[in-house]
Amino acid sequence: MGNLKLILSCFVAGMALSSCQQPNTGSSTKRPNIVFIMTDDHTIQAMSAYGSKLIKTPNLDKIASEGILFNNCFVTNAVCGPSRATILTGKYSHINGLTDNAKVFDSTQVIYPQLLKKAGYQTAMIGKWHLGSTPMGFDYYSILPNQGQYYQPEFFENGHTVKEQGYVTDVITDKAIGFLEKRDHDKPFMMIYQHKAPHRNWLAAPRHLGMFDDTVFPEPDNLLDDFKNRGRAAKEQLMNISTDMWSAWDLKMMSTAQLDSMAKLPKEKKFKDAKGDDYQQANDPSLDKARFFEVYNRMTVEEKAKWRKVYDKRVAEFKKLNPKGADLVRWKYQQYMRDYLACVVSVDENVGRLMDYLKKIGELDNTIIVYTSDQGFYLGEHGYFDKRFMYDVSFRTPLLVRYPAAIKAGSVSNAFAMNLDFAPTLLDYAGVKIPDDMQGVSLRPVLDNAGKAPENWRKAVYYHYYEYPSWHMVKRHYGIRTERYKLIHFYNDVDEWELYDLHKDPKEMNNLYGNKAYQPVVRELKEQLKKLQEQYKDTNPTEAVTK
Ligand code: SGN
Ligand code: CA
Repeated sequence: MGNLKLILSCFVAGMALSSCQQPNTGSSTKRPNIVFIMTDDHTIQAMSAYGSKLIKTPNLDKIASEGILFNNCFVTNAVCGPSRATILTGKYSHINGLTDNAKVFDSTQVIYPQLLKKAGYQTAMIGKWHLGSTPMGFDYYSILPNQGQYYQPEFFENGHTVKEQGYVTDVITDKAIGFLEKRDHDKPFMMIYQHKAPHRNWLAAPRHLGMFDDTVFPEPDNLLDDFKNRGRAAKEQLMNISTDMWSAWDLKMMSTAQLDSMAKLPKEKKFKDAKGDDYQQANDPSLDKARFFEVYNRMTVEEKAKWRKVYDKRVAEFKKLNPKGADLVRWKYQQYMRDYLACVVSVDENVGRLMDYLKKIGELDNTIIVYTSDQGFYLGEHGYFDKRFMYDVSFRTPLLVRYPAAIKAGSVSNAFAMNLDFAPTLLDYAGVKIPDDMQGVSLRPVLDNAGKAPENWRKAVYYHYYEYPSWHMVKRHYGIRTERYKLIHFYNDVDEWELYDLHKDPKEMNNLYGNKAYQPVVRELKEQLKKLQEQYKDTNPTEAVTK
């Protein structure tokens, strides 16, 4: 309790961080524990705390109502590995080197869990890691190899491969609780708890299969976007529900008869061309059935029986309706939502289970709980699935924080926050010095002040996406977003700018770049953009990062 009092006295007196720091050794005073929860591709449109029209997420909402919700948290680069590397290092992709998912994280770099470990925390990393490297700086790790599997998942656990029974979201939670049960009670803990769900290809827990079959979900009003007034990048991507969703892999349209006949094929025939995470697959739907069979076949006999009951109905419905054109897009959207949202339900349930456990052991209120995702995700907006674009739907990520010792329950913040800030924030609360080369800032002044940003808080955010050519073929781009405007430059095999007036056009349907009336705005934004690029040392943004 002593340390908590110390932290609180620092808030009250508004003293500088340096005077509140803890000794950098395993001190016996009690510091806050940290549980950092991150899901994969969970977007605010699927969280009731953010006003979702699609689903209720009562356990996540509780984190918000007992803590704070950020309306404007953005990522530096909206794809998995890069987002994770930014969070761990507090640095942009061009500095930490992990610009895209194909790269391997340089694990000689300093990451914030290491600093917490040095300062006496017991540290754990459980679930999706997706950085290609072996985790460093953790007393315990149990990670999914690469993207991981939904059913009967394998883990790489402190140097050994283990295969578990069950559904991935449940298993990750069991491991998290297992770590807490066995923890060293003399040390504060910092646990990273990261889910695979609700990542593509959206496979639900057996108990949730079919749970939304009688639900008709509201459609986003730009589901049938024709991309008028947008540039080539928005048009030429490969993430359209209409054309880029695969029949078996994404929509689970494989009948019992087809699955049975695939089961009889020799192994080489089934799996010959299915090459893990290789992006070339994105453009090769001939792999569709083989890839789908691979994940289906991980289910137990009982799970398969449950599966077939649900999805045979879907195949039959499709045959009966035989939808075409816009009706087909709408039909696919409904199936997509049924599967994606059932994965979200598993996350909500399991986060609730972990919170209940923390309460049971008396650690809930002395633990900083962060809930976020590696980026936002399209649930049919612009007709898309996936992420990557600097458009708000994927650029924005959920951020909830619960820590009653400092955060007023039910706070809502409109301050600009970034995933770049997570490491400095957590180090700050733990009383550990924030390395000078971290590019984010501590969110503590906002968190401690019920969400209100201080006067000198950032007024603009900077973004840079690199992964092209790759899955979904979203062109390289960087840009700036202020409260009112967004300016994006697409480069590499294209040289196009886009400007959006977010007050008039929050859904980003009308590119105003080139509109005479907005020339002064463009000039001003370009100047601000240049300043941000200098600040973050990204002054040659169109040059390939070689590190
Ligand atoms: C997989 C998915 C893609 C997805 C990437 C990156 N294809 O390759 O749809 O964009 O992961 O996602 S799949 O056919 O294998 O499902 S990320 O979250 O890891 O960045
Ligand atoms: Ca992701």
